[in-house]
Amino acid sequence: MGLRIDVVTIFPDYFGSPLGVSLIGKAAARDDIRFGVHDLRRWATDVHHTVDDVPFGGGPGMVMKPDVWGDALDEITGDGSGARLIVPTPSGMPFSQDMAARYAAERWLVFACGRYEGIDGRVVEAMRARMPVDEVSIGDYVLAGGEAAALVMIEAVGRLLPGVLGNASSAGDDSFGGDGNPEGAMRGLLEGPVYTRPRAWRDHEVPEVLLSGNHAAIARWRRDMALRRTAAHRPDLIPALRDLDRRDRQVLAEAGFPVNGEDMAH
Ligand code: JAH
Repeated sequence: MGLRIDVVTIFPDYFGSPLGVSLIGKAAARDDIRFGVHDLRRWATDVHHTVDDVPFGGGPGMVMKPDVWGDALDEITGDGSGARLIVPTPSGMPFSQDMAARYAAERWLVFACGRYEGIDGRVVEAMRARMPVDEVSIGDYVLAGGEAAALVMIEAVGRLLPGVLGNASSAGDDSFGGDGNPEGAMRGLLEGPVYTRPRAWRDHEVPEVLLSGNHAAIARWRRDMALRRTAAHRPDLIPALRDLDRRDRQVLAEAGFPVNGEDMAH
């Protein structure tokens, strides 16, 4: 039952606390997710448990040995059937909310966390013959290894599993509002600010409209704020927005993004 996640790493201790706390830990306690964390060095064959070697062709750093990785993934996945192998790497395809939703619908994910300059390229090549393999990047920066990226993806996937959230509906409408809520009014937009009590704090008041009880006005205000924040923080998302109304276009124009006629639905 639920999603099986295996992680292969030379730092298995890195995963202890993150996978044990919060919603991921609760999901694991309820068998919504099951984890296996494996020390790659278990499959090293020499006395020093070596997992890396010098790069063919020269250059800086070390490369992870294919034989060690091959034996580890063979033993963990068996014939590979049913598993999807995910390799965090800065040269992978960008991770997204859509991918998190697709991974949440899988039965078995195996994360191969590299270190040094990465894993010998033949490992991905060989594994692709037996199972789907995704090389995935969580952003344009270089980490010291794939572990932190794997944790990011596990958390994004974990919160989408049925029964993981206390309030199962709150996954639907937050920032990166595409997720699980494809018909939502905020699709493609970043979420604006949120507020709670007290009404006044350090001379800052909660926006009046949120106290009005006028639900249409509140929804319109939230959309205005989402449009402004998207224009300011993610201007690259603006051209993909669809079905903009007159007010949307006015808000975007005020934010410095006049939207051209083809995108005008009204
Ligand atoms: C660094 C193996 N997209 C973030 C990301 C993911 C993985 C790595 N770096 C950045 C990485 C060294 C070795 C993976």
